[in-house]
Amino acid sequence: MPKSSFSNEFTYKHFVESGKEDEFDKLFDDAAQRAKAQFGKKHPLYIGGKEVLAAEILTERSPIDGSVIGYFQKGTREHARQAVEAAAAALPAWMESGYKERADIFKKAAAVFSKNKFNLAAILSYENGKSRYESVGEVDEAIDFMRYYAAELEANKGFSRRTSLQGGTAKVSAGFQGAPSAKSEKVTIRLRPFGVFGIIAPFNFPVSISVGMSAGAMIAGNTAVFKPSSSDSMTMLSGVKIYEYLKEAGVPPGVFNCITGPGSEIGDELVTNTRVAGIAFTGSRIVGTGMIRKAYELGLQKTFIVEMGGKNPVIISKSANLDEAVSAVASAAFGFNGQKCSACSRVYVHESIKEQFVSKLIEKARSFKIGNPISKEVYMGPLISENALRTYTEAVEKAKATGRVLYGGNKAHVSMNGHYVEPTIIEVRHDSELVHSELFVPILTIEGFKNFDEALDMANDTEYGLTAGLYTGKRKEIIEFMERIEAGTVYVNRDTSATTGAIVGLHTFVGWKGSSVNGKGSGSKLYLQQFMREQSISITK
Ligand code: UN1
Repeated sequence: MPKSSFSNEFTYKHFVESGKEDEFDKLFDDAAQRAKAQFGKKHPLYIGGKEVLAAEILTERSPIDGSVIGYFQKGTREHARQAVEAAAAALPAWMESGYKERADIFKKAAAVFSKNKFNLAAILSYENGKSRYESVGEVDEAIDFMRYYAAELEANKGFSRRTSLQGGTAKVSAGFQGAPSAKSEKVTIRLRPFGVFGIIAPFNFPVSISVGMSAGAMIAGNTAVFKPSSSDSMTMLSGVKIYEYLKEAGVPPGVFNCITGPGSEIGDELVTNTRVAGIAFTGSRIVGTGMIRKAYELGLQKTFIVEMGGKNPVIISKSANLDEAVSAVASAAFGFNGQKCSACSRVYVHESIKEQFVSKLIEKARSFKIGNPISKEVYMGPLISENALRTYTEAVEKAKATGRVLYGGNKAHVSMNGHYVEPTIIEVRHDSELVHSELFVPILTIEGFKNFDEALDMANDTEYGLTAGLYTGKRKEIIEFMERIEAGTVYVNRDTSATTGAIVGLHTFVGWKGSSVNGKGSGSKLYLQQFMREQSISITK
C-alpha cells in the first residue's frame, strides 16, 4: 500500500456540505433496519482464531427498550488464560512481521470499517443509546485512529533509527566513561513491543476507544486480549464486530482475541497474569487505580495506559459570546446524556451574566428532544443502565437537599422500557460532593465567580484533569487560562462543544492528574510510543 497521508473521515460533514443530508439519513435508517433484523443471535468468544463457547450466557439488551440484542458467552478466568496463551504464541511472528506490514493491515482495517460504517453506527445506537450523529462520529473516530497510527508508524519508520561513532586514533588499555577507541560503533535505537496487552474497554465509546487502544497495541507489534464492556453496561455486539472486521483486514489468528465476560474474572486475570505485559484501559478512576494497585502489590511490573475520567470545568467570562457558550456547554454536558469522560459537568460563570446564562441554558436544555435515539430528531436517548439512573436520582436528591435544582431532575416521559431522564442544571456549594465526583449522567453544576483567578482556582480544584473550556473575548484571560489550567485537553471559544469531541490528529485527548497516569494522549504523536520500550543495540566493528 502507498504511504499514508492522514485525513479525517468526517462522514456527516461531507454529506451535509455536499447537500446530501437526506442520503446520510437514509443510509443510517436502512442500516438500523438491517441491524435489528440480525439481533438475537448467539456469539462466541474468539481465542487464537477459534470460536469458543462458555458454560453460561450473557444476554445483551438495548437500553432503548430492553429488547434483546444478542446472546454472548460469559467467559471465565480460564478463557482469559487461554486467550493470553494464544496471544503469547502469536507474538513472535507478529513482532517480526515488520512495521510496513502492520501499517498496511490497519489501513486495510480502516477501509473495512469505512465500508461498514453505517452498519456499525446503527448497532452502536441500539447498544448504548447514542444518536445517529454521535454514532457515525464515533465510527469515524475509530477509522481515524487506525489511519493516524498507521501514518505515524510509517513516518517514524517503525520507530527505529541509527547512530554511529567513528573510531579514532587513540586507544586506552583500560576503559572508562568516555574512553577513546580505534574501532567504530554502529548503533540501532528502536522501540520494541512489550508483549501481550490486555485491552479493557468502556461502554460509552465501545467502537472508537476499543479500536484506538487495540490498534495502538497491535500496530506497535504487541498482541492483544480484548474485553468489551460486558457487565452492567453491555456493548458486546460492537466488540464482536470489531473482531470480525479486524480479521477480515488480515489480523492473524491469536494476535487479537476477544473475550466477553465479567471484569471480576476476565479483567482480573489480565491484570494478574504474569504473561500480560501491559494493560490499556479506559473507564472509571476507581477501577483503573484498583487495577494498578493490584498488579504492583503482586510485584508485577506492568505497563498501564489508562484514561480514568474527568470532572470537566468550563469558565464563562463577562466578555464571552453568550449564545455560543450556552450552546457549546449544553452539547458538552448533555450530549449522549453526559456519559462521556470528556463531558462538561461544572460551569463557572461571571456573576454579572449568570442569570442570563442560566436562563438561556435552560431554554437550550428544554429544546433537546429526549426519546428513541434511532429517530433523527432525538438528541438525548436513555441512560445506559439502572445503576446510572440510581446515580442520577441520588444526585438530584442531594442537590435538592443541599442546594437548588435550576432545571430538570426528573424522569422524562418516554413510553419505552428504558431509563430516560431530563438534562439537569443544579446549584450547590463548591465543597459539595456533586462538584467533585464524576457522575456520568446529564447533571451540570453552576457556580458564579467575581474574578477570573478565583474561577481558575475552582476549575482546578479537582482530582481530575481531562478536559476544560473557556469562553472569553479577552486575550489576557486566554493567556492566563493557558498558563494555569490543569487539564490535558483544553478548548477556548469552541462553538461546537465546550469540552467534548476531540478530533484525531488535530487535538490530543489526554488527561492530567487523576485522569491518567503518564500524561500522554490518544490521537497524538506520542500515543504509540507508550506501547513500546526503547532498546539501543551497539555493534563494534
Ligand atoms: C471518553 O468519554 O472516554 O473527545 C472519551 C471526546 C471523545 C472521547 C471521549 N473523542 O469527547
